[in-house]
Amino acid sequence: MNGSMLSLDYAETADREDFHRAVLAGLSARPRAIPAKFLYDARGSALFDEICELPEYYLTRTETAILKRHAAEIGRRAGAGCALIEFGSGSSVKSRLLIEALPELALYAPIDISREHLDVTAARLQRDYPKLRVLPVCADFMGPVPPIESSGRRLGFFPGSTIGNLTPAEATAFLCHARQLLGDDGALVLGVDLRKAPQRLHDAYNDSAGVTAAFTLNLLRRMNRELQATFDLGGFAHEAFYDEREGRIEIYIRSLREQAVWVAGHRFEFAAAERMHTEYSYKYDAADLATLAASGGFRIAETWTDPEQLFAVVYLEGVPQKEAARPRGTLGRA
Ligand code: AVI
Repeated sequence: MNGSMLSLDYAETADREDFHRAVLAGLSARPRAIPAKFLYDARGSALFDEICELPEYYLTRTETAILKRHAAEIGRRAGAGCALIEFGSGSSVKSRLLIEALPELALYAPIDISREHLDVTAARLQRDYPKLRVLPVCADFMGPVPPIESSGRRLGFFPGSTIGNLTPAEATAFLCHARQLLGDDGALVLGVDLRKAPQRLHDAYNDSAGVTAAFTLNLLRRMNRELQATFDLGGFAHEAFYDEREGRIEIYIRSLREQAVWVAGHRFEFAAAERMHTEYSYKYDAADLATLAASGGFRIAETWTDPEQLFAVVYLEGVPQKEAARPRGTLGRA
């Protein structure tokens, strides 16, 4: 880490306690479920980076191609001297495209829950862009984020269709929170996976190399390591399928036999074929997107897609509060 780089931390201790609490609550609930954010420990983050390179996982390369094609336009829309705030930055590969396209960028603040990942990426970025002010923020972007000091307009960046891992209510809550953080004149560049042929989606979450399965099952390893759990990794399997009616991929860890497991001193019984939910990955169409944007106080200023219409990058602008509050159909000045 660059000695002069400041960082803001809201997650380091909270994360472990949070994990403990969430796992015990999730294993006691019916149906069983563990929040997807806990998939991203150091190994989980590295496995996710591997997923992004898989031939079946079209999302990353498609979004990157869209961003490459339209980065200059994003830079023009955002204007000079803005601050770029990335939600859930991961390895920040895509943010480089914006960093290079945004004129006189005042600040880059990546927000990520994984301390290790954040430090490595922030240090690399600082090395590659020595004049840029980089402010890594270790926090869960769905919760309170420490105050970020910056001048100029704020441009949020939420790539990768991570919004798809949120339920519709959570996605709305995220957008409202982002709208507040970005301010009245703020904008948000959002990457969203689109609805498409079910087989294509199925393959993207059931890759032939088994990396997605390793990513899902890593949650068991994490519980074994951090919560003194006794999961037998061979006794559980990854399960992912597309629910067309709901427009979402659903991911579970399935018990392959009847078995009992200890977690942090508590005993949990699993029936044969019992499932533990780990992730949703919602897929959107144009109508869903417009509704979603409006629910968070934004409007869609621009949508860019690839030629196959697999993925969309949308440029959202905050709707002025007065306008958002004005009853529908009211004309004239507020
Ligand atoms: C991070 N997120 C957008 C990925 C997705 O496609 O929903 C997570 C993922 N899970 C399994 N494969 C990818």
